[in-house]
Amino acid sequence: MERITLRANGTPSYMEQSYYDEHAVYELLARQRVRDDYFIGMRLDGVSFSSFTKDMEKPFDPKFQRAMDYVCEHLMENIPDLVAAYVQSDEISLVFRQDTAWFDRRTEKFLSVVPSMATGRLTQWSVGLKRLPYFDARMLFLPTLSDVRVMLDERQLDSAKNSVSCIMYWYLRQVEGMSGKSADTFMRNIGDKRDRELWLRDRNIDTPWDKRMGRLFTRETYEKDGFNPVTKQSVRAVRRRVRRNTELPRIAHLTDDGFMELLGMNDA
Ligand SMILES: Nc1nc2c(ncn2[C@@H]2O[C@H](COP(=O)(O)OP(=O)(O)OP(=O)(O)O)[C@@H](O)[C@H]2O)c(=O)[nH]1
Ligand SMILES: [Mg+2]
Repeated sequence: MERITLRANGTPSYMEQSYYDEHAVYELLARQRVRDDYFIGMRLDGVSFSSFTKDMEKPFDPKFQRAMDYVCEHLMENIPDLVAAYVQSDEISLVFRQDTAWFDRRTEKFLSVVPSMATGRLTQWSVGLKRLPYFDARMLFLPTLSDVRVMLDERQLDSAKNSVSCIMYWYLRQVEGMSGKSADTFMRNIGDKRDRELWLRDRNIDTPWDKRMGRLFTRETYEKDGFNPVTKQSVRAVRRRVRRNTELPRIAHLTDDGFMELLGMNDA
């Protein structure tokens, strides 16, 4: 390393603008952009949310789930190029417009700004709770709309599997009075999702549809009555608003058209 000496005016010898400019090469990710023809997908996941949700209602806490919905609404309202936000458990999957120019498609921006927005919104909700929430984030570079569908379908499958396990686990703990360890052992013996579903059905335990399938936020158009002050005439204006869908079909079972319609892409 170059020896640093002090100049006559007391500043270090390297302190020239050119030195700082050259140093920018170390900001390695700053210039990384997503290809122009790819869809951008993201997944945010609550970091250590088993701890964050420790004192909440189990297996599902309606207030926490609503809070995750607020996060989705906040993202949809503040990121114009967001097509859809899919939420289940402590995670949110995001789909951006294929042609988005948000932050010039820079990965570093997406990976820092989006989880900050989500964390900020959930923190606002969490005032008074013992722990602070944080989200991590990953990006998916998706060549086609089919890849977008696979991304969401895979998370929906995960939701179905986890919700069944969660309901069974907390039934064993809360109703049958098992310890965590005994419940774990019991569940290992009924390891298959289908078998667990049958086990629950035998006991008339319901697995609510929205807990299995998750919730999806998209945009929809609607007409609004307005008044034009110049012509003094009433007008009908077409507007867009965020839509919360809690009765999702299995994404894997949709046609391509049905999938685009679900995402509100047909009238975008
Ligand atoms: N009580 C309660 N907990 C929930 C609810 N939804 C999600 N969780 C918790 O969130 C966790 C999500 O799982 P993970 O993301 O795998 O676990 P994590 O602790 O966040 O771990 P990392 O994501 O790896 O940091 C679940 O295990 C639950 O503990 C809810 O409605 N009620
Ligand atoms: Mg998590």
